[in-house]
Amino acid sequence: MIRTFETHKIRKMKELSSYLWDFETLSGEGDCRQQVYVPSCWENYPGTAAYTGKARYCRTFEAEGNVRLEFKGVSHTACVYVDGEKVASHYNAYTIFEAIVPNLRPGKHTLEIIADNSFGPESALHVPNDYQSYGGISRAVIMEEIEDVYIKWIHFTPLLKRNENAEGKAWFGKAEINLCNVSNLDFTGTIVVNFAGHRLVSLPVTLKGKETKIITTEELLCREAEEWSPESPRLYSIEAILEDKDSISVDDLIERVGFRIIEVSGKDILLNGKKLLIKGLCRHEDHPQFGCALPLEAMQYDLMIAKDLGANSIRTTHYPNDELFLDLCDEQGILVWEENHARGLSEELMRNPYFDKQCEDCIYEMITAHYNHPSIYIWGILNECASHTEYGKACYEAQYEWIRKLDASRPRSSASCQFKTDICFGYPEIVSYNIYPKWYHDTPVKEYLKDLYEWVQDNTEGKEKPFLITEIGAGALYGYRHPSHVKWTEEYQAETLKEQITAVFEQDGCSGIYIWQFCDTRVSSSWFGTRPRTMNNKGIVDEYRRAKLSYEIVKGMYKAKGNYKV
Ligand code: ADA
Repeated sequence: MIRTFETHKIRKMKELSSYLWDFETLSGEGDCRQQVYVPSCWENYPGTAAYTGKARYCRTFEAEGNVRLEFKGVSHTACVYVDGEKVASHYNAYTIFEAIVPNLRPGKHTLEIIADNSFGPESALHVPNDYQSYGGISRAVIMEEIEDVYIKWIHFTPLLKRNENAEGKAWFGKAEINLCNVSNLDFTGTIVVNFAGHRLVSLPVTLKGKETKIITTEELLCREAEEWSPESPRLYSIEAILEDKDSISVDDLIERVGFRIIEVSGKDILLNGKKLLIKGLCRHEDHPQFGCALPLEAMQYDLMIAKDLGANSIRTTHYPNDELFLDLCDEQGILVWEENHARGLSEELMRNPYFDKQCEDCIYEMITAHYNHPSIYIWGILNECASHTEYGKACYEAQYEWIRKLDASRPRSSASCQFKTDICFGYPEIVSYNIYPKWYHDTPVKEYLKDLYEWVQDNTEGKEKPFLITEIGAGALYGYRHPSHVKWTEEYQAETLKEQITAVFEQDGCSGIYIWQFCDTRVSSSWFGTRPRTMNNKGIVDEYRRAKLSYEIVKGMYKAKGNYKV
């Protein structure tokens, strides 16, 4: 499955994933050749569990004319060839990229993808880290046959206008539609925008050869629209149809949108005017059987656990997630903090000459692909990077500005670990901290949090802004219980999370919490060999989603709270 809803009625589309591909390793001693299912990670194939390097995936497809290939995720660097000709390359496992192959002859063609999960000087974001950089075609691959001009994306911004009618408010929407002309010929036609099955607007369009153009509509009244919320996650289809000069439909794109407004007011985050209380979980895309290529049913199972725990938000630590997961969050009313790809990069690592461009590309690709998801209420950047140095501050400033240019409708933040030294709180709308009292330091939680919060209020530009705890937790080895309740026991984790959650919920000015972490996850063996099992063991469930003692503690505390501050 590509999305949980139909994205085209006119454009011809075929999924090339959800099928067998030829696979072979290209580095190291003995090669490994086998047929594998895609999407997948080679760490899950027999013989390549610890393989790092390049590998080749290959399959054939039937097509003719202009072909558009879309790759939802290749981990972590990809080179793509069609019939032996290079047609695309891409860095970063977690964002979508495309290849346009014009004027293919009719018949069978060969698609090869060389994926590389090795670390090196040209990889500033995929580095040895406290999560695994898997290898493989980890998300879906689509093949489409397009005409000369196609609709690349639609961005729909919901707008709430008050005193517009008897109810005192009405929903409007503004659509931006990106059109691309892949031919050298000029194009004249019309773009038609339908909402909830009826025509909203039609606009004339002209494109020169090879031109890309964004068409922006007026603010359009969406009469039937009702708000999207965690309690009532209503979704609507927005459809763009491109007609040529003879009014023949030549392309289309269907997106799904939700009507909700996110605002910051004083120290509160408002969803449709109500003060949010975030009861969140930090979640890696990680599974012992699938690596980072979780199938839809595994994603849904994780969401079922999150909802059973009483969570109302997922933080996509530390990279953009598969849009299928975001579709599920849209449909089930789970709020999402989505962030660009970065974890714990020092100033030295931020000075990598590839860092700025790789971050900028990741932010652009993340927001371009995920703009319409109503579940995403905030964009995050640079988890625990060097926000305490002048060099780091310049990077934070540039990336916050880049987000603002791409999406002015959502607040921004960054999870900091720079205790009383962070100098970047002037840029984001929301201040966020990762803290581990009672784990990395045996400090009473309530006092530690109060001290930090008051330092932010008294000494930084983060005062009077909403404040979130974006990580807090403790480790526990599944099945390890001991009457001493020492660290790594399930008892210790349960007691510590109880104290941590209590302190966060009681902290004035705090808008909520993200527990680190949802489940135990694999880490780079070269990064933190001291992590038991080479895993991050702070999950509330283990990697097989088996509940630890803390599960019922978290559930009781999260379920006792609603989605909003009282
Ligand atoms: C940091 C980091 C997480 C994880 C956590 C931990 O807060 O953001 O990715 O590494 O520490 O488990 O120590």
